[in-house]
Amino acid sequence: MALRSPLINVMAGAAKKAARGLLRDFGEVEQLQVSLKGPSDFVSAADRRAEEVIRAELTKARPTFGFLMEEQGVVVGTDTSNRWLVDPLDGTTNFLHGIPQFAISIALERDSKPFAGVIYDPIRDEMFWAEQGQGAYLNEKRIRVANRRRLEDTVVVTGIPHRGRAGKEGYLPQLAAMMELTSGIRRFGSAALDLAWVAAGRFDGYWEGGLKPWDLAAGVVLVLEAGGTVSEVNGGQGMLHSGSILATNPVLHPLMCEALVNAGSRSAL
Ligand code: 2AM
Ligand code: CA
Repeated sequence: MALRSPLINVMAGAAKKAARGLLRDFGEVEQLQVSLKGPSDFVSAADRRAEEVIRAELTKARPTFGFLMEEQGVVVGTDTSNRWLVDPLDGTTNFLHGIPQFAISIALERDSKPFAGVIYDPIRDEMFWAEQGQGAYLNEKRIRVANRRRLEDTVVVTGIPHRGRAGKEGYLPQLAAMMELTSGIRRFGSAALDLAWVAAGRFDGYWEGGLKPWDLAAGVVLVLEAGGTVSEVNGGQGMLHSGSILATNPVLHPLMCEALVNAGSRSAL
């Protein structure tokens, strides 16, 4: 049985509390889908409400920590070495369309490095969590990255740049390369869950560009603690700054990295 630290309990508790509201709101979205006005204002409000719940819970438990949040931005704490990175609703486009693939992502950054993370999928009641040096877990079970060693055996996941997103130019050659090399490519629309599913061995690898620190921080801890390797698509370690990410197991990492870089990713991501 996995023993959660007080820190993970605080993070998981905040995620679960916000998830109750999101689940209620997701039910509403399914109704609003057919209304003329559409659900987008409603979803923005749901997003903000979830963030407020998370902020309140985390502040109650650790009053000195600062925040970087998707909706409310930066809150400077008196403790300068600990900061929460919060994405209250990752997979917003899915949520808006009534597609049940979204998550709450909360990371703790310590001395500017991701230290602990929880990613909660309220639809499946799956809590992914990890803390530096303690391993990665799904609910009560230890998880590990998949151990496939040949690209031809892999199923990988990605995010496809769309209207309003940068990085479209260099993406198609990357996609073409992966189409040639892998057994299959998926696009699920939640960066946080994509990373959590790599950590759990469901996907063999994941790459995407144009992301934000709150999309990535918790998932980075999860994949590393599950025995994976994480970098930017070009192999660098500035994932949270550049928003470029490649996560897979240590054997596949150099293979995927080389294939993506050769496809022309260096200029685009
Ligand atoms: P979001 O749902 O919180 O916006 C989809 O490819 C992934 O990219 C999601 O995790 C999505 O997070 C994230 N993302 C980051 N910036 C985005 C943007 N400007 N537009 C759409 N998705 C974005
Ligand atoms: Ca997000």
